[in-house]
Amino acid sequence: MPHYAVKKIGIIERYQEYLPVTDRTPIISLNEGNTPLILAEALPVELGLKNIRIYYKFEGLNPTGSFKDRGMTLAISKAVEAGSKAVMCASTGNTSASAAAYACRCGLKCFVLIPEGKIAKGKLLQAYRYGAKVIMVEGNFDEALEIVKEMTQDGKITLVNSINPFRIEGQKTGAFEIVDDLGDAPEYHAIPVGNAGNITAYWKGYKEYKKAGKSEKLPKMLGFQAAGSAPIVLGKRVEKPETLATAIRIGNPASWQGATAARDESGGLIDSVTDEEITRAYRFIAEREGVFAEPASAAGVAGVIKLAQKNFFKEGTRIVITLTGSGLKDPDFALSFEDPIFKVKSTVKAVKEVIE
Ligand code: AN7
Repeated sequence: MPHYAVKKIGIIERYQEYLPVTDRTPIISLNEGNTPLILAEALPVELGLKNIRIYYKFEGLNPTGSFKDRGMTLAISKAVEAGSKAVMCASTGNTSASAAAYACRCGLKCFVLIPEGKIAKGKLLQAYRYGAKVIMVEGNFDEALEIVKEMTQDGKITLVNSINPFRIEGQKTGAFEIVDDLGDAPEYHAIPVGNAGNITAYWKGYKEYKKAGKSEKLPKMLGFQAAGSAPIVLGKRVEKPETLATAIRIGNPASWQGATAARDESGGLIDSVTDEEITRAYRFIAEREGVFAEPASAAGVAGVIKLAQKNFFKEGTRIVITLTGSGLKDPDFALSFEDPIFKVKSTVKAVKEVIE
Protein backbone atom coordinates (compact mmCIF):
# COMPACT_ATOMS: atom_id res chain seq x y z
CA MET A 1 0.00 0.00 0.00
CA PRO A 2 1.42 3.44 -0.81
CA HIS A 3 2.20 5.57 2.17
CA TYR A 4 0.94 9.10 2.17
CA ALA A 5 2.34 11.55 4.65
CA VAL A 6 -0.58 12.87 6.66
CA LYS A 7 -0.12 16.19 8.36
CA LYS A 8 -1.18 15.57 11.90
CA ILE A 9 -1.02 18.74 13.85
CA GLY A 10 -3.34 20.10 16.47
CA ILE A 11 -3.03 23.09 18.78
CA ILE A 12 -0.67 21.38 21.25
CA GLU A 13 1.97 20.63 18.64
CA ARG A 14 1.51 23.98 16.93
CA TYR A 15 1.75 26.09 20.10
CA GLN A 16 3.70 23.80 22.41
CA GLU A 17 6.04 26.52 23.69
CA TYR A 18 3.08 28.53 25.01
CA LEU A 19 1.35 25.58 26.68
CA PRO A 20 1.96 23.67 29.93
CA VAL A 21 3.22 20.49 28.27
CA THR A 22 6.46 18.54 28.36
CA ASP A 23 7.94 15.80 26.20
CA ARG A 24 6.23 13.32 28.50
CA THR A 25 2.75 14.72 27.90
CA PRO A 26 0.81 12.34 25.64
CA ILE A 27 -0.88 14.33 22.89
CA ILE A 28 -4.52 13.35 22.52
CA SER A 29 -5.55 15.25 19.43
CA LEU A 30 -8.07 15.26 16.60
CA ASN A 31 -6.14 17.93 14.65
CA GLU A 32 -8.24 20.68 16.19
CA GLY A 33 -7.63 24.39 15.59
CA ASN A 34 -6.28 26.07 12.48
CA THR A 35 -9.81 27.31 11.78
CA PRO A 36 -10.44 29.89 9.06
CA LEU A 37 -10.74 33.61 9.54
CA ILE A 38 -13.45 34.46 7.03
CA LEU A 39 -13.82 38.00 5.77
CA ALA A 40 -17.39 39.28 6.17
CA GLU A 41 -18.68 40.57 2.84
CA ALA A 42 -22.37 41.33 3.36
CA LEU A 43 -22.38 42.49 6.97
CA PRO A 44 -20.30 45.68 6.66
CA VAL A 45 -22.32 46.67 3.58
CA GLU A 46 -25.60 46.02 5.41
CA LEU A 47 -24.40 48.13 8.34
CA GLY A 48 -23.06 50.92 6.11
CA LEU A 49 -19.60 50.53 7.59
CA LYS A 50 -16.87 52.07 5.47
CA ASN A 51 -13.26 51.09 5.81
CA ILE A 52 -14.03 48.66 8.62
CA ARG A 53 -13.17 45.01 8.24
CA ILE A 54 -15.09 42.27 10.02
CA TYR A 55 -13.81 38.69 10.19
CA TYR A 56 -15.51 35.54 11.42
CA LYS A 57 -13.23 33.16 13.30
CA PHE A 58 -15.22 30.06 12.41
CA GLU A 59 -14.77 27.59 15.24
CA GLY A 60 -17.61 25.42 13.96
CA LEU A 61 -14.97 23.76 11.77
CA ASN A 62 -13.24 22.07 14.69
CA PRO A 63 -13.41 18.24 14.89
CA THR A 64 -16.56 18.15 17.03
CA GLY A 65 -17.96 21.40 15.62
CA SER A 66 -17.08 23.87 18.36
CA PHE A 67 -14.22 25.81 20.01
CA LYS A 68 -14.34 23.44 22.97
CA ASP A 69 -11.92 21.10 21.18
CA ARG A 70 -9.03 23.53 21.73
CA GLY A 71 -9.37 23.29 25.49
CA MET A 72 -10.36 19.66 25.52
CA THR A 73 -7.28 18.35 23.68
CA LEU A 74 -5.14 19.80 26.46
CA ALA A 75 -7.44 18.94 29.39
CA ILE A 76 -7.68 15.32 28.25
CA SER A 77 -3.96 15.05 27.45
CA LYS A 78 -3.10 16.32 30.93
CA ALA A 79 -5.66 13.98 32.51
CA VAL A 80 -3.98 11.02 30.81
CA GLU A 81 -0.55 12.30 31.83
CA ALA A 82 -1.76 12.43 35.44
CA GLY A 83 -3.02 8.85 35.23
CA SER A 84 -6.72 9.65 35.33
CA LYS A 85 -9.17 6.98 34.21
CA ALA A 86 -12.37 9.03 33.96
CA VAL A 87 -13.53 12.57 33.23
CA MET A 88 -16.73 14.44 34.02
CA CYS A 89 -18.35 17.70 32.98
CA ALA A 90 -21.59 19.64 33.18
CA SER A 91 -22.56 21.02 29.82
CA THR A 92 -25.04 22.97 27.76
CA GLY A 93 -23.93 20.58 25.00
CA ASN A 94 -20.68 21.45 23.27
CA THR A 95 -18.38 20.66 26.17
CA SER A 96 -20.03 17.25 26.49
CA ALA A 97 -19.57 16.50 22.78
CA SER A 98 -15.92 17.49 22.91
CA ALA A 99 -15.14 15.72 26.20
CA ALA A 100 -16.78 12.55 24.90
CA ALA A 101 -14.76 12.60 21.66
CA TYR A 102 -11.35 13.20 23.23
CA ALA A 103 -12.03 10.78 26.10
CA CYS A 104 -13.03 7.91 23.81
CA ARG A 105 -9.91 8.49 21.72
CA CYS A 106 -7.74 7.51 24.66
CA GLY A 107 -10.00 5.07 26.47
CA LEU A 108 -11.08 7.33 29.33
CA LYS A 109 -14.55 6.97 30.77
CA CYS A 110 -16.63 10.06 30.23
CA PHE A 111 -19.63 11.22 32.28
CA VAL A 112 -21.62 14.23 31.12
CA LEU A 113 -24.37 16.03 33.03
CA ILE A 114 -26.75 18.00 30.87
CA PRO A 115 -29.83 20.10 31.63
CA GLU A 116 -32.79 17.95 30.61
CA GLY A 117 -34.56 19.12 27.46
CA LYS A 118 -32.34 22.18 26.98
CA ILE A 119 -29.58 20.85 24.81
CA ALA A 120 -29.46 21.00 21.03
CA LYS A 121 -30.00 17.66 19.33
CA GLY A 122 -26.69 17.62 17.44
CA LYS A 123 -24.73 17.93 20.68
CA LEU A 124 -26.72 15.25 22.47
CA LEU A 125 -26.27 12.76 19.66
CA GLN A 126 -22.53 13.44 19.61
CA ALA A 127 -22.17 12.66 23.31
CA TYR A 128 -23.98 9.35 22.77
CA ARG A 129 -22.12 8.38 19.60
CA TYR A 130 -18.71 9.15 21.12
CA GLY A 131 -19.71 6.74 23.87
CA ALA A 132 -20.15 8.97 26.91
CA LYS A 133 -22.52 8.17 29.75
CA VAL A 134 -25.12 10.91 29.41
CA ILE A 135 -26.93 11.91 32.59
CA MET A 136 -29.85 14.31 32.26
CA VAL A 137 -30.32 16.49 35.30
CA GLU A 138 -33.70 17.94 36.21
CA GLY A 139 -32.15 21.35 36.59
CA ASN A 140 -30.06 23.91 34.73
CA PHE A 141 -26.36 24.05 33.83
CA ASP A 142 -25.37 25.94 36.97
CA GLU A 143 -26.89 23.27 39.19
CA ALA A 144 -25.25 20.49 37.16
CA LEU A 145 -21.85 22.18 37.49
CA GLU A 146 -22.20 22.30 41.28
CA ILE A 147 -22.81 18.54 41.31
CA VAL A 148 -19.79 17.92 39.08
CA LYS A 149 -17.54 20.07 41.28
CA GLU A 150 -18.54 18.09 44.34
CA MET A 151 -18.17 14.71 42.63
CA THR A 152 -14.68 15.45 41.32
CA GLN A 153 -13.33 16.94 44.54
CA ASP A 154 -11.51 13.81 45.67
CA GLY A 155 -9.61 13.70 42.37
CA LYS A 156 -10.72 10.21 41.31
CA ILE A 157 -12.60 11.65 38.37
CA THR A 158 -11.08 14.59 36.49
CA LEU A 159 -13.28 17.64 36.01
CA VAL A 160 -13.04 18.95 32.42
CA ASN A 161 -15.21 22.06 32.63
CA SER A 162 -13.38 25.33 32.05
CA ILE A 163 -12.57 25.71 35.75
CA ASN A 164 -9.94 23.14 34.79
CA PRO A 165 -7.13 25.60 33.92
CA PHE A 166 -5.91 23.45 31.00
CA ARG A 167 -9.17 24.20 29.20
CA ILE A 168 -8.41 27.94 29.26
CA GLU A 169 -4.79 27.31 28.26
CA GLY A 170 -5.88 25.37 25.17
CA GLN A 171 -8.57 27.83 24.20
CA LYS A 172 -6.20 30.79 24.24
CA THR A 173 -4.70 29.43 21.00
CA GLY A 174 -7.70 30.91 19.16
CA ALA A 175 -6.18 34.34 19.80
CA PHE A 176 -2.75 33.12 18.62
CA GLU A 177 -4.18 31.98 15.30
CA ILE A 178 -5.91 35.30 14.71
CA VAL A 179 -2.68 37.23 15.30
CA ASP A 180 -0.79 34.76 13.09
CA ASP A 181 -3.36 35.33 10.30
CA LEU A 182 -3.74 39.12 10.57
CA GLY A 183 -0.14 39.92 11.46
CA ASP A 184 -1.36 41.75 14.56
CA ALA A 185 -4.31 41.74 16.96
CA PRO A 186 -7.52 43.33 15.66
CA GLU A 187 -8.85 46.49 17.32
CA TYR A 188 -11.94 44.66 18.57
CA HIS A 189 -12.71 41.06 19.42
CA ALA A 190 -16.39 40.14 19.83
CA ILE A 191 -17.41 36.89 21.50
CA PRO A 192 -20.46 35.27 23.09
CA VAL A 193 -20.29 34.78 26.85
CA GLY A 194 -21.82 31.86 28.74
CA ASN A 195 -19.68 30.32 31.43
CA ALA A 196 -17.11 33.00 30.46
CA GLY A 197 -14.17 30.67 29.90
CA ASN A 198 -13.61 31.61 26.28
CA ILE A 199 -13.46 35.40 26.71
CA THR A 200 -11.03 34.76 29.58
CA ALA A 201 -8.95 32.46 27.36
CA TYR A 202 -8.81 34.80 24.35
CA TRP A 203 -7.72 37.72 26.52
CA LYS A 204 -4.99 35.58 28.07
CA GLY A 205 -3.88 34.51 24.59
CA TYR A 206 -3.72 38.05 23.24
CA LYS A 207 -1.72 39.24 26.25
CA GLU A 208 0.76 36.36 26.08
CA TYR A 209 1.29 36.75 22.34
CA LYS A 210 1.95 40.46 22.71
CA LYS A 211 4.42 39.77 25.48
CA ALA A 212 6.17 37.28 23.18
CA GLY A 213 6.52 40.04 20.58
CA LYS A 214 4.03 38.51 18.15
CA SER A 215 1.70 41.52 18.13
CA GLU A 216 1.94 45.25 18.64
CA LYS A 217 -1.45 45.83 20.15
CA LEU A 218 -4.24 44.29 22.18
CA PRO A 219 -7.89 44.25 21.14
CA LYS A 220 -10.78 45.64 23.11
CA MET A 221 -12.82 42.63 24.22
CA LEU A 222 -16.55 42.82 23.48
CA GLY A 223 -18.54 40.09 25.24
CA PHE A 224 -22.22 39.40 24.62
CA GLN A 225 -24.67 37.51 26.79
CA ALA A 226 -28.24 36.59 25.92
CA ALA A 227 -30.67 39.03 27.54
CA GLY A 228 -32.42 36.29 29.54
CA SER A 229 -29.08 34.93 30.79
CA ALA A 230 -27.01 38.03 31.40
CA PRO A 231 -25.61 37.83 34.94
CA ILE A 232 -22.43 39.77 34.17
CA VAL A 233 -24.35 42.61 32.51
CA LEU A 234 -26.82 42.73 35.41
CA GLY A 235 -24.08 42.35 38.01
CA LYS A 236 -25.92 39.53 39.72
CA ARG A 237 -26.58 35.84 39.38
CA VAL A 238 -29.62 34.81 37.30
CA GLU A 239 -31.49 31.99 39.04
CA LYS A 240 -33.57 30.87 36.07
CA PRO A 241 -31.63 31.74 32.91
CA GLU A 242 -33.56 31.55 29.65
CA THR A 243 -32.61 32.00 25.99
CA LEU A 244 -33.10 30.14 22.73
CA ALA A 245 -29.30 30.14 22.49
CA THR A 246 -29.17 27.15 24.84
CA ALA A 247 -25.35 26.98 24.74
CA ILE A 248 -25.18 30.22 26.77
CA ARG A 249 -28.16 29.58 29.03
CA ILE A 250 -26.00 30.09 32.12
CA GLY A 251 -26.86 32.18 35.17
CA ASN A 252 -23.70 31.95 37.28
CA PRO A 253 -20.59 31.87 35.08
CA ALA A 254 -17.59 30.06 36.57
CA SER A 255 -15.10 32.48 34.98
CA TRP A 256 -17.05 35.63 35.95
CA GLN A 257 -13.87 37.31 37.26
CA GLY A 258 -11.92 36.40 34.14
CA ALA A 259 -14.59 37.98 31.97
CA THR A 260 -14.78 41.24 33.88
CA ALA A 261 -10.98 41.43 33.97
CA ALA A 262 -10.85 40.95 30.18
CA ARG A 263 -13.44 43.67 29.76
CA ASP A 264 -11.79 46.16 32.12
CA GLU A 265 -8.14 45.56 31.24
CA SER A 266 -8.86 45.78 27.51
CA GLY A 267 -11.18 48.79 27.76
CA GLY A 268 -13.99 46.77 26.21
CA LEU A 269 -17.51 45.98 27.33
CA ILE A 270 -19.94 43.17 28.09
CA ASP A 271 -23.48 43.78 26.89
CA SER A 272 -26.60 41.73 26.23
CA VAL A 273 -28.53 40.94 23.05
CA THR A 274 -32.13 39.76 22.84
CA ASP A 275 -33.22 36.44 21.37
CA GLU A 276 -34.74 38.40 18.46
CA GLU A 277 -31.39 40.08 17.76
CA ILE A 278 -29.62 36.72 18.01
CA THR A 279 -32.10 35.15 15.59
CA ARG A 280 -31.71 37.97 13.07
CA ALA A 281 -27.91 37.75 13.21
CA TYR A 282 -28.05 33.94 12.95
CA ARG A 283 -30.14 34.13 9.80
CA PHE A 284 -28.12 36.97 8.30
CA ILE A 285 -24.76 35.24 8.40
CA ALA A 286 -26.24 31.99 7.09
CA GLU A 287 -28.49 33.47 4.40
CA ARG A 288 -26.25 36.33 3.26
CA GLU A 289 -22.71 35.24 4.05
CA GLY A 290 -22.94 31.47 3.67
CA VAL A 291 -21.57 30.99 7.16
CA PHE A 292 -23.67 28.68 9.30
CA ALA A 293 -23.10 29.03 13.03
CA GLU A 294 -25.25 28.07 15.99
CA PRO A 295 -27.50 30.59 17.80
CA ALA A 296 -25.07 31.22 20.69
CA SER A 297 -22.36 32.11 18.17
CA ALA A 298 -24.71 34.61 16.55
CA ALA A 299 -24.82 36.52 19.86
CA GLY A 300 -21.38 37.93 18.99
CA VAL A 301 -22.62 39.03 15.59
CA ALA A 302 -25.78 40.51 17.11
CA GLY A 303 -23.61 42.47 19.51
CA VAL A 304 -21.47 43.91 16.74
CA ILE A 305 -24.63 44.88 14.83
CA LYS A 306 -26.04 46.56 17.93
CA LEU A 307 -22.86 48.59 18.50
CA ALA A 308 -22.43 49.46 14.81
CA GLN A 309 -25.95 50.89 14.77
CA LYS A 310 -24.85 53.26 17.53
CA ASN A 311 -21.77 54.30 15.47
CA PHE A 312 -19.49 52.65 18.01
CA PHE A 313 -16.77 51.63 15.54
CA LYS A 314 -14.30 54.11 14.06
CA GLU A 315 -13.02 53.93 10.50
CA GLY A 316 -9.94 51.84 9.85
CA THR A 317 -10.64 49.23 12.49
CA ARG A 318 -10.69 45.47 12.30
CA ILE A 319 -13.24 43.42 14.20
CA VAL A 320 -12.96 39.68 14.74
CA ILE A 321 -16.06 37.77 15.85
CA THR A 322 -15.61 34.26 17.19
CA LEU A 323 -18.33 32.00 15.79
CA THR A 324 -18.06 29.41 18.52
CA GLY A 325 -20.04 26.50 17.08
CA SER A 326 -21.51 25.02 13.90
CA GLY A 327 -25.08 25.69 12.81
CA LEU A 328 -25.51 21.96 12.34
CA LYS A 329 -25.51 21.52 16.10
CA ASP A 330 -29.08 22.74 16.44
CA PRO A 331 -31.26 21.35 13.64
CA ASP A 332 -34.53 22.03 15.49
CA PHE A 333 -33.81 25.75 15.65
CA ALA A 334 -32.55 25.78 12.06
CA LEU A 335 -35.85 24.33 10.86
CA SER A 336 -38.13 26.54 12.95
CA PHE A 337 -38.67 29.26 10.35
CA GLU A 338 -41.60 27.99 8.30
CA ASP A 339 -39.53 27.62 5.16
CA PRO A 340 -41.73 27.00 2.13
CA ILE A 341 -42.00 23.35 1.15
CA PHE A 342 -42.31 22.64 -2.57
CA LYS A 343 -43.63 19.15 -3.15
CA VAL A 344 -44.33 18.36 -6.79
CA LYS A 345 -44.84 15.53 -9.27
CA SER A 346 -41.63 14.03 -10.54
CA THR A 347 -41.65 15.87 -13.89
CA VAL A 348 -39.67 18.74 -15.44
CA LYS A 349 -42.94 20.59 -16.00
CA ALA A 350 -43.92 20.44 -12.34
CA VAL A 351 -40.50 21.63 -11.19
CA LYS A 352 -40.54 24.45 -13.78
CA GLU A 353 -43.83 25.66 -12.40
CA VAL A 354 -42.48 26.19 -8.91
CA ILE A 355 -39.22 27.91 -9.91
CA GLU A 356 -40.94 30.49 -12.07
C1 AN7 B 1 -21.43 27.55 20.90
O1 AN7 B 1 -20.82 23.37 26.38
O2 AN7 B 1 -20.80 26.12 28.42
O3 AN7 B 1 -18.37 31.64 27.80
O4 AN7 B 1 -21.22 23.47 28.49
O5 AN7 B 1 -21.23 26.12 23.32
O6 AN7 B 1 -16.64 29.89 27.40
O7 AN7 B 1 -18.87 29.28 28.33
C2 AN7 B 1 -20.84 26.11 26.07
C3 AN7 B 1 -20.60 27.41 25.86
C4 AN7 B 1 -20.46 30.09 23.33
C5 AN7 B 1 -19.96 30.19 25.72
N1 AN7 B 1 -20.82 29.48 22.19
O8 AN7 B 1 -18.60 30.00 26.00
C6 AN7 B 1 -20.97 24.01 27.41
C7 AN7 B 1 -20.86 25.48 27.38
C8 AN7 B 1 -21.06 28.16 22.19
C9 AN7 B 1 -20.98 27.43 23.38
C10 AN7 B 1 -20.37 29.43 24.51
C11 AN7 B 1 -20.65 28.07 24.57
P1 AN7 B 1 -18.08 30.21 27.46
